[in-house]
Amino acid sequence: MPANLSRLLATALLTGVSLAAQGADVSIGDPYARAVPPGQPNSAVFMSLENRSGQTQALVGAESGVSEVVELHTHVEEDGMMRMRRIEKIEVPAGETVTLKPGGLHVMLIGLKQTLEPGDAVDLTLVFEDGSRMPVQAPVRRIEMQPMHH
Ligand SMILES: [Cu+2]
Repeated sequence: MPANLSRLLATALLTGVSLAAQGADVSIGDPYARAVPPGQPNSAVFMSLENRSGQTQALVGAESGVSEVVELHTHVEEDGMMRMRRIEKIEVPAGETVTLKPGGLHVMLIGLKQTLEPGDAVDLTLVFEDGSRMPVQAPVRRIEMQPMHH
């Protein structure tokens, strides 16, 4: 390989590394997934997102092999009922922590391809607005929840 080409390649790799490092500006705390009984098609993943950078960061999506679809959701009250709504992104202001938790913001797993029981773990890749991606492993826990309405 010509020297200038390999230098170009090295630059590209380094750029990729610095992009990924930006994602490290957000640190993930206590990720966990909700255990669901067999036959239940959906579940959710929760965690805290701490923004250690000087600018707003935003989670814009997540990917996982455990379900057909992965979406970002929140809960809104509508006619006295809590309903889930899909949202485009979860913003985390500079220096602040946003917590995804039951009854609030969550990463929704729709169309589970497997059962999720305590002792299992959900592998998830978080995608941020700046293009960075962060792998997260969320242990499955049993969580008492109110019935959800979409
Ligand atoms: Cu949801």
